[in-house]
Amino acid sequence: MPINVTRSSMPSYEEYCEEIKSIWDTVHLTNMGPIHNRLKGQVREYLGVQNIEMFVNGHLALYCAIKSLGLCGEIITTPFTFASTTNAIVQAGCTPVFCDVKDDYTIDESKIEALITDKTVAILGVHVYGNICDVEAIQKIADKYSLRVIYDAAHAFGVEYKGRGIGDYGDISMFSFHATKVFHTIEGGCLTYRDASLTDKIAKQRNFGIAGEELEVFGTNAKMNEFQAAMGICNLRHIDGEIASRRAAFERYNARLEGACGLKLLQFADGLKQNFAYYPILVDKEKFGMNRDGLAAKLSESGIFARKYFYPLVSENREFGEDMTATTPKALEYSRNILCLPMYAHLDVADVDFICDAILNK
Ligand code: T4K
Repeated sequence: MPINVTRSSMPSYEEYCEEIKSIWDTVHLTNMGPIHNRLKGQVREYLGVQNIEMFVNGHLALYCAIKSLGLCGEIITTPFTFASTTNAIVQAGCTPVFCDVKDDYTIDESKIEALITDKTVAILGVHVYGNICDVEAIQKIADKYSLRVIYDAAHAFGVEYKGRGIGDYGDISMFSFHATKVFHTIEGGCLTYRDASLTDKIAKQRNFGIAGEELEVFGTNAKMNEFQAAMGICNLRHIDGEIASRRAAFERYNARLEGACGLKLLQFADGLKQNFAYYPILVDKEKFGMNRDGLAAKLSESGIFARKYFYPLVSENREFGEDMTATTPKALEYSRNILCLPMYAHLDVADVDFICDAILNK
């Protein structure tokens, strides 16, 4: 069996069937049905957030976040992320302005102020690999310049900072519930936010811009359906066990790879309750004796399929028509040298040992 970068967690067949049974009675398949509403309440409680709306996927949730804040202008963001972050900014009619990242791969808050212009409307940070941005420093900058703060928290389900759900920071946060995530609804996502007056705006963006009998904005269709929600209800039941299993794999990796010459492991912020979403290693070609691409190819010979998240940088998207990587040298370096090792709940210690042996005996 190949060992992929991740493997979706599944409830038992019987558990899922039990959860979807009621759909044959209600015939309510989508458009904010009863299972959707039940999941919404449960996820809100789990994430420790004040307000939440569910979405068909994380990407459209992020797009709707930008639209519902009425943003039009430049958004300072990171190039070290999945394509979705930048695409959502562009699709929402805004312009991404790329800021470099720090050694923990999150946006470098010390470089944000220099990028602010009279067109800047928001800062969009990404909690990369479940490691969080400096939410306090970013909020200070946003307050000083009257900017909105959005977080792409696609990787950060269940992460807490200083005892507070990470979705409770900034104006709006987006969590992805894609099949590859710590918690999933097959495809899915949510927005969390503090200002309850955003609820109507978010709901309108999600449902074609319809408000009662009025068409108020050019909204999209981003509603979560009942089958997705039922998967979420099942998976949420097992989430603590899932994260504990991930933790065991994560700690085994640390024990085997810490101090390995030429490999840098992920450093987390202090005060963080982690979710163990990803296990990235940064490969120093000179010290390790092999570059990242060579290591990925070598591992694949043993059936281990690590992934280059995030390569290429989103700022390398050809549709920009110009090379924008020179202003973000750290992000460029990381995208060329980082490799995410397999990480999922069913990865046992023997699997981790097999992977680490393959790395260390390359
Ligand atoms: N922002 C950030 C920072 C993100 O990372 C993402 C998504 C988003 C926004 C957007 O959220 P969503 O709209 O997706 O909710 C994957 C995921 O498709 C994507 O959700 C994720 N980030 C990104 C980092 O990774 P691929 O192209 O690498 O996925 P794929 O199909 O190669 O799958 C990787 C491995 O996962 C497979 O080798 C096996 C396993 N897998 C995959 C699927 C699809 C399963 O076990 N079951 C499955 O159903 O993009």
